[in-house]
Amino acid sequence: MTVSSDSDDTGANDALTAAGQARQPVGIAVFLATLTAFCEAAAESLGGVADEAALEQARIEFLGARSGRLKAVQKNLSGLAATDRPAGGRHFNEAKAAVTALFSAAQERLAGSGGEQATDAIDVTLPGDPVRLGHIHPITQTIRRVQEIMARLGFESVDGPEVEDQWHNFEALAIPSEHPARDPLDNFYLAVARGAEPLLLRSQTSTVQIRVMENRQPPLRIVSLGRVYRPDTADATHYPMFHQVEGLLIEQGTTMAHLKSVLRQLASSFLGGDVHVRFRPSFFPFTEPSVEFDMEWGGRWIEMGGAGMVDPAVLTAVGYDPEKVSGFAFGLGVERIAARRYGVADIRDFYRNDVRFLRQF
Ligand code: FA5
Repeated sequence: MTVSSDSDDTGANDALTAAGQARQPVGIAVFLATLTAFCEAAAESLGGVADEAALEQARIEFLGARSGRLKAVQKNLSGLAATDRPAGGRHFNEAKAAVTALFSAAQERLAGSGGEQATDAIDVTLPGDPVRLGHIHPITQTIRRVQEIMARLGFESVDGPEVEDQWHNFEALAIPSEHPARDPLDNFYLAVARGAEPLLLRSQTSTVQIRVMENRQPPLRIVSLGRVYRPDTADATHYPMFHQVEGLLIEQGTTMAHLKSVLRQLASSFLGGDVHVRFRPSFFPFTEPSVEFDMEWGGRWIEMGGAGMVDPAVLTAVGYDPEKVSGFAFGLGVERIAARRYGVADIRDFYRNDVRFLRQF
């Protein structure tokens, strides 16, 4: 940007001769005071401009050829007494040169900061900024690995909704309304309802067993991995939002031996090496008999999840004939098996979003 529009300004002495007779007389003191005020205002304004638009605004205000303040001061020259005009003209030219210099300095200052960026942007010889590549979160990696292993065993991956109704989260799983598992303190009920019944964030992926069986006929082999929610206090092994793997197999002649075999293959493939599985008697309303299963790996037993033969009441609820079909189901915590595999002592680390931790996987 330049002040080209002002570069052909009429010189002070020219202005005197051109407009002298038409003007009211102005005292030299008043003229010089006006000139000083003009210079101070211009210095303040040009010193503070932060961008090209503000600089142009200041140029028009102070140096503009048509109605800039310099032009207005110049017009006063012609009102000076003839004896004062040479001095007035000299001061005027000095002021004009000073403000023009201030303008050039501001122009250079702005061009300097923008210029560097422009150079950076087009210097193709400079090495580029390295792009930090992210990767898949360890929990998602675990989910995909489990899906892969189960697919090899013939289990199809299916999904279910995270906002559930009472039927799929409880009733169809033989958890009646008086059951403590339905306590509002143990679930995230939502402040919305379908009909009269409150909905909730599902507390287990066993809901997906029901949704699949309601819509399909045996034989079935499905696995579902997804988020579940419980108002558990977060600690090294608990989190209020976590993931479960749900497995369901409905086929004629299924036994607990098949269940143990599938769990052992899953554990061996996921953890690597020889993994032992043991069952401990337990209770779940939707399996009979029910077990907790532990896995032994690296000399330690760890509790992995719950399992059992699908309860006849559940088969009836979804419209199957329990005399004709049977099957097993199991559920385990994804964070727990991921922690085991990767040697993570505290499952909260998976959700702290600390890239120094996540980068390791
Ligand atoms: C169940 O949720 C049953 N639905 C499992 C099941 C499926 C049984 C099919 C029978 C047939 P349980 O509440 O024990 O069971 O939870 C299963 C696993 O989820 C636990 O063993 C544990 O690994 C994990 N888990 C439970 N609560 C949390 C939590 N707050 N944070 C992280 N993992 C958890």
